[in-house]
Amino acid sequence: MKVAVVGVTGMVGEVMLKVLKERHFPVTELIPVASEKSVGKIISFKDKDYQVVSLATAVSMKPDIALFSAGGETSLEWAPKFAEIGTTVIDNSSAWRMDLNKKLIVPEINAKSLTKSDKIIANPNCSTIQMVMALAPLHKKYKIKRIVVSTYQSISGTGVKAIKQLENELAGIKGEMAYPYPIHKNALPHCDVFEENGYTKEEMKLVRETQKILDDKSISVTATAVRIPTSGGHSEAVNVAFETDFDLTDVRQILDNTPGVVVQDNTDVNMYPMPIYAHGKDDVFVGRIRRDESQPNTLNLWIVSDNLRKGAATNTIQIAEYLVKHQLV
Ligand code: 2RA
Repeated sequence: MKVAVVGVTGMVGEVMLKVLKERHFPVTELIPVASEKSVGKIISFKDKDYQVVSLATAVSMKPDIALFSAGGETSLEWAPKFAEIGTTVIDNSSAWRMDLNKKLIVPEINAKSLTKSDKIIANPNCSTIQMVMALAPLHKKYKIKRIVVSTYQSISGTGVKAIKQLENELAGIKGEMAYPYPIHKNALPHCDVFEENGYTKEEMKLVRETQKILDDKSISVTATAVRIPTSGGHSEAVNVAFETDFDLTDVRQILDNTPGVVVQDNTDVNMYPMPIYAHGKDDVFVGRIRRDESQPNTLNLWIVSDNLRKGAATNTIQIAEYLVKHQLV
């Protein structure tokens, strides 16, 4: 497979290279792609050196698959150009996620909907992926009515500038700010920009993408997304009301039997998921599983996952694996 990684010098791009190698994805030729300022840089992949090329050069090289993590503008302009020459694009930006003609895929949930004609496939937002990974099997059994989610998101989701701001704050250095406020010893209820309705884009992604992935617009979702100075992954407190009652043992068994989900839940020994331990892993970790005693048919969960892996790079590559396995590329 000739594979282009667009945004190869970014945080997600770097994790994509790592995961492609770890999972022995059948890359016969890598095409590392970045902005003009990085063209010519050398990228090592599986003990071979490759030169970073521009987007136009990458299109001319006709990759089989292009894994994008280069922002929405780049994706809107260039994904169609790759698709036109037959490349299958899997894009991490929000550009195509809500497009009615594009599929929004978490392989364990809805990869079966993919066909050869899907040339631009959207990878969901990290905080959506980890939530639907745990909720999809429960929705199938108990039908979700409403979700209330609060997220506690690693600053790695904001990008390098925020990580640098936190490092500077920890070192007592005044530097460039990714946020108008300190990150260290703080919690910022501000992930991405605010929309007209007072919610942030991050919060509305949790609403809109969840309904699309679970293919059920009747599911009500409300979200509060908070940025905290952790590394390793995003955490989410999820309160989910079902149409019917559930059995807690059954809920645990369903989650235990869901590929890609690991239940870590034993308060007798203080066992629960934490981002510092989820870092570098591809699973979605679920704990603090308990009935919401304030209203019927409602469950509380704590969900943690590495936002750069299952939340971005690994999910993207799992989509590519599905395409290769089912000869859709
Ligand atoms: C964030 N999910 O964490 C977004 C984009 N990575 O900021």
